[in-house]
Amino acid sequence: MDITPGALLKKIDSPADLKKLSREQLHQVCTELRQYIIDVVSVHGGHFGASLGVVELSVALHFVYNTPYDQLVWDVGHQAYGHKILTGRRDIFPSNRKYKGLSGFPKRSESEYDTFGVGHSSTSISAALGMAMAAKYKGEDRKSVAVIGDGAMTAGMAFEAMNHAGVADADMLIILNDNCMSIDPNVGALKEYLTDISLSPTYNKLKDDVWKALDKLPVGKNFTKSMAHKLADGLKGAISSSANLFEALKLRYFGPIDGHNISKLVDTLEDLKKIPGPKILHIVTVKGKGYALAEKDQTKWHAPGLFDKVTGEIVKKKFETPQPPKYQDVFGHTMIELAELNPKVWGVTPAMPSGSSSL
Ligand SMILES: Cc1ncc(C[n+]2csc(CCOP(=O)(O)OP(=O)(O)O)c2C)c(N)n1
Repeated sequence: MDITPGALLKKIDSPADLKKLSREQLHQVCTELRQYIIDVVSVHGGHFGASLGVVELSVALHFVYNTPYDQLVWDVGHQAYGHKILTGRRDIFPSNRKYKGLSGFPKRSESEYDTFGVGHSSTSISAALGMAMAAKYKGEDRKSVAVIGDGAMTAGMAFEAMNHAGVADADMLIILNDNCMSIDPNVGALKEYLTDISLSPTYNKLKDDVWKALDKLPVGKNFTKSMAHKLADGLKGAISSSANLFEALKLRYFGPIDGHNISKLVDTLEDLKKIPGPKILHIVTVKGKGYALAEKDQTKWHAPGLFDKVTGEIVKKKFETPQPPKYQDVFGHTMIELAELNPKVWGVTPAMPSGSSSL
């Protein structure tokens, strides 16, 4: 089946074409990109909700940054379909996850825009930090950006990388894509913390007011830049480090902002590009954004298989011969059976109980 991308998307063969568009046209590109992902995934399969949730972010990143010179790292990579489509792979996207087709994840041998091979979760900050440090030591002005979900952010490896980033003085941006979902609903203390800071209007308003006031400080003869920096650091410390986990790790924290507001995203990324050092932007998005059923049942629509995009009915694959059960079904169900027989049996899932058939 031939799937035709929208009129603007049809003309985007690389991020250079995206950069020729006006800010107003970016809204239309987002609509067309989202539709193209729905059209292709419904008939060819693949991950679904995660890429829909970062359509605006994918467009904004390639619009603002000079990719692939600036290096973009997607954590896990199941959310990188928009990135693939915008970086020269639009017409071969229907071959996604098929024999000799595109990989379902960023893959270095596939494109110079795929800076890091993934599938493994929680590696992006570490990889982007390595890239940022290499750029620093080589005297290159390239930027590096890691996009990590709130699920992937809960892993030890992400924290190891932040522990290093906070003192490395490397120019990198971490974008925390917070949709309150891992593959199943996200759990744990960090998830509760992110909800708290997202919902704390007093803290966020105070922080925004202070940053705005600092920008307006009259730097001149009697009030030098270094004095301004000292004052900024003092105020920043007073409002943040006790209240904000990331600031306590010496990452400058921005947000949370609406990750579906393309204009706000572009403005914010333009601003952050000018701020050196390690920093984190917290964006709030909806997994499955733009496809109502996927917004409603986010676990089911993480990777739903083929479906009728109008009715949302899942198309069951037809096989000529009976198929063996899936490995994860045999393993998960056996674990549950054993646990029912013996209370000493406990299972640990890779943060995805439904995907491990253990619910
Ligand atoms: C090391 C490792 N553990 C577990 C997984 C299973 N896994 C795949 S994606 C994911 C997290 C997804 O949540 P999030 O990072 O919030 O991204 P979203 O799907 O919401 O975009 C996990 C735990 C994995 N890919 N790698």
